Amino acid sequence: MDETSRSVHLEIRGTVAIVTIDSPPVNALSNAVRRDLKAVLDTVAGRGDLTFLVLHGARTSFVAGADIREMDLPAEAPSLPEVVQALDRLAIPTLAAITGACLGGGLEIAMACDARIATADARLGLPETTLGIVPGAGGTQRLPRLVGPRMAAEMIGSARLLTGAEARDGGLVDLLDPSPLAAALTYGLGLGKRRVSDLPCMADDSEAFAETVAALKARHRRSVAATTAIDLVVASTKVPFEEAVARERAAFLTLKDSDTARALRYAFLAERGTGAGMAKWDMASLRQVGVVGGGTMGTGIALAFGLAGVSTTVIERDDASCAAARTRFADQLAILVGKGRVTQVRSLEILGATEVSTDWQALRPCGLVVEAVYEDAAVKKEALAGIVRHITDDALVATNTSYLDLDALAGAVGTPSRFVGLHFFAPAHVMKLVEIVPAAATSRGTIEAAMAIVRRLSKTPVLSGNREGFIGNRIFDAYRRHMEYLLEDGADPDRIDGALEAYGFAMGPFAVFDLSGLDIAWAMRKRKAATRDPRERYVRIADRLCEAGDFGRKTGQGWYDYSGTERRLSARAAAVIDEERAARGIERRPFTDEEIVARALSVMANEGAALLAEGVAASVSDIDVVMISGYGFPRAKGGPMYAADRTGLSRVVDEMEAAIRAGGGVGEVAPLLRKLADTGEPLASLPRRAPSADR
Ligand code: 3H9
Repeated sequence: MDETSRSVHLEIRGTVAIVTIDSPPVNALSNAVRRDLKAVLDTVAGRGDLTFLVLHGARTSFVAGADIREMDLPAEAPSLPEVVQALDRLAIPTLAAITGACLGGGLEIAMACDARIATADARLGLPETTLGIVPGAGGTQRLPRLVGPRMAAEMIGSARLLTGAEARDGGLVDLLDPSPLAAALTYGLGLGKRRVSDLPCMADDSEAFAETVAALKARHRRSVAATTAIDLVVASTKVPFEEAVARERAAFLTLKDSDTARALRYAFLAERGTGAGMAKWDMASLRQVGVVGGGTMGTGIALAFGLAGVSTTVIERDDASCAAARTRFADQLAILVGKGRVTQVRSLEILGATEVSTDWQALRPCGLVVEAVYEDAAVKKEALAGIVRHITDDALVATNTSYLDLDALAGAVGTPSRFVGLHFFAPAHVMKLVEIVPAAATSRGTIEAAMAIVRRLSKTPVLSGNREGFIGNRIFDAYRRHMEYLLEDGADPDRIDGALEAYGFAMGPFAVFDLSGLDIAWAMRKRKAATRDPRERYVRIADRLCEAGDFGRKTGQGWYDYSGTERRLSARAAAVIDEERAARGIERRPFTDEEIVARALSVMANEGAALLAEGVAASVSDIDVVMISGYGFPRAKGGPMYAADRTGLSRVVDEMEAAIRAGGGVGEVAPLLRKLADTGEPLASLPRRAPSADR
């Protein structure tokens, strides 16, 4: 018998029920899947002739969890707990056959089965806290019954995923097999009933457990979801199953509608939505990649490819530079091994697949060559011309640049349609963001290939028009200027950083300047000095620190003094700030945290609106993705454009007017922002458009 609904199929083979969840792309638990699965389970429950049930997912995933796209809509019956309950209560033994992603609600379903068989490389876990919620269908109660409360608290609190092999070692999976469905059909015959919900809760009064819980709660103190989830796991050691599950459900429902959870869902979908509407590009043709330039950026890019399983050839100019590049590459890889992010075996494979050479002929088999030499147009043109002399006609050519004009470089590439800018962020093997910048002649196929390649690196590609600063640095530059106005007007760097870090930024702007090196922005300011609007307010404090040789962390002192363990404003910065305030006759005034944050956010949203109007950014959500994944904007706040809609655009416009006054009247409220504020429409109402900016 074969009973087929749209998203869940029931096949009866003899006395075995085979249930297939089939809802592309990742079998998420949408309204339809829950409804169909519940109907199938009810059918199975109503039959007396079945001996066991196997549940598995079609294609590559088991189930990736609740459907994130539907979580903002009104809930429809049956809820996931009802489906899980129906599975849990079946009288016949049940088995989950797991391949690929078994996450969130997917794992909750698998744990409602009596046993689990998985492939060694399956991914299992409860990552709900990354979405600002706790598991909502028994996950916090079943997981500790299988792996023990300590491991469960760590897994759920830290949203740690396990491979199938790790899950077997921890007790979550019963058996590993490369073909779990076939194995389930073989072993299911001998399986008895073993409901996880009936297993006793494991009381744990040990000091080790208390310490784990305290450490986890301290580490995740900024995440209400994580601390709540940890408390729920603790409850599993003390409170009966039904009562604890009811607590979990109540916490889930409250958190699901919180501002944080909404913003995190938005960020999740925004990251996957960059490049919407683009055709898929066949990655099979990319077996080898070349990188010209083995400096920090070049080796970081080569490592990013190595981590993605792509062989790389790095070209350097002489043997000494090759040796330095090899050391740099190996050192960066060793750090990843030290942190447990890469195994020793894998690191040897990556080293084996990475060649560093002075021989440009080695670029011949490469499907893509990325130029990553010094950020200077003449030097880059020379490298690009060298690349095209040595590659095949169908290979792609990319330049890694953070501000150069792509059209000016495109001339060096014989066929500019295959040329594109890739703006990696340092360290390139760690940072998620890559801005993809086409020149005027770049073909759509090249852009689609670049998007696919960056995704293959597990990074987030965002398309940007070819305009100075692209998306991110353009916004960051406006942010820097306005934070310096606040500084000169009275808010010290540690006040500004503290306010923005309390809002959720990974680092405040002055700490970021110190980390990236004050000399970099200084060089840029000098380069732009001739074209700067003379009416623009110019804060000289950073220039004076640079003139004194204080470039930030790399010199031990910048805005802050790094000689101790604590971050302290440097004595020189404090003195220069006072002198500059006095020289300009500024009477220092206090700023509240709210004022500082409102100023920073309005400046970012205003610049973002200008980028949209100019056609540099394709969509509001792309801008948010850039700021979250490249500039430490708090993900839990959704990005500056998302935050502006929450604040209300009229207030953002008022704040921007104040910012412009502070800047000496130079600049404008982006007309697009003002128009939306006047009509009452949100930024989110703007449609996605292909970026079109020319210089
Ligand atoms: C939960 O389960 C709550 C429960 O405890 C309680 C309920 C009561 N929903 O990432 P990719 C889409 S919370 C909807 O590019 P990959 C994604 O948008 C959930 N859509 O591929 C994309 O669509 P498109 C807990 C989803 O191979 C496509 O699938 N679960 C979902 O790099 C491919 O995604 C999680 O947090 C979803 N849940 O990675 C898991 N997941 O092609 C979240 C994916 O149209 N998901 N999509 O752009 C992931 O971690 C990764 O997506 C996954 C695949 C590892 C599955």
